[in-house]
Amino acid sequence: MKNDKGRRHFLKQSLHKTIGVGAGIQLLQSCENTVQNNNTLPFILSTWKNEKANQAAWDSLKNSNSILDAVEAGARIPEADPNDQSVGYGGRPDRDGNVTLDACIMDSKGNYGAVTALQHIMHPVSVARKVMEDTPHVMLTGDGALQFALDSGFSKTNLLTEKSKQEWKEWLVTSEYKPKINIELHDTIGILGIDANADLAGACTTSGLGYKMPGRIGDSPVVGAGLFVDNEIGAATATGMGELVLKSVGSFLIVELMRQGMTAQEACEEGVMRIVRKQDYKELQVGYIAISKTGDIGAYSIQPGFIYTLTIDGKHTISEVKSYL
Ligand code: SD4
Repeated sequence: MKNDKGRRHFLKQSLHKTIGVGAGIQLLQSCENTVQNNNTLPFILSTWKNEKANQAAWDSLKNSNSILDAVEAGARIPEADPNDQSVGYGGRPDRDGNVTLDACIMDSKGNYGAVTALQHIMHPVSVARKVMEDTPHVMLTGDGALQFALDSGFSKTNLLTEKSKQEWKEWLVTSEYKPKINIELHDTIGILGIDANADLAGACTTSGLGYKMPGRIGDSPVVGAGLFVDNEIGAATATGMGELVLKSVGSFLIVELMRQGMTAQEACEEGVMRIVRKQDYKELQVGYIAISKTGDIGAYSIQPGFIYTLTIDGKHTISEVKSYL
């Protein structure tokens, strides 16, 4: 396989940084194992430490559901988790105290759906899928997205948990806006899947940057920025400072670089370098993960501390990613 050398190099690099935590998480034993595992389809790859999400995606796939169903099922896990303060229920609010959610989903046929600034709905990824499947549009925002969700049978929920509310009140004292790097190892989830036929799908869901300006939209729901899937080539997704990803159309860029012959790893590295060469990146984090049609994986970030979760055969491996700094 053309990409073999690059993949081995990457996996060697990532191997010594592999961290295993908790029961049921597989620790990588050897580089050769990793390379073989990497070729085994299907698999699920998500940003951050997301073994529960990956497990839900894996279970969905094993129940004969599509890879699209699988990534949606995975994304719904952090959306419903009040302890994940970057996604869905329990997410950090904007500076006015409103939790506003961004999400998107993309299938192997190139279909895409998204919601932005959606309030009061726990599962924006599922609303995004309905936008994709049940409307002539690809993106609904704010009140229109909420109306559509309610019309589609979703119910209203108060998404602001006591914990996030208290932290927001503390933030109000100074009201100083400063994005934090690698918040508690569970952040925006971007989840990519490849099934046994090498068909691809992806989803991305977030409450966006904590204490953002009302109306701010990040990269996560924007096609080509927070997520891109091209079933001929591969898929990529992003986490971190959305403005930097938007300005470089990061996920689309990575997939197009793979089309031009880069491995998934090389493409993720170049995606980060496009930011580093042009933007003031020193205090900011962006992390990318990508998979190719051939089952190659890549990941790279600006700052250390970014991790991903890879699930093969129902076993989860959490690896720290190589970074520019
Ligand atoms: C955003 N990219 O709204 C998201 C935030 C994020 O990890 O990914 N945090 O800019």
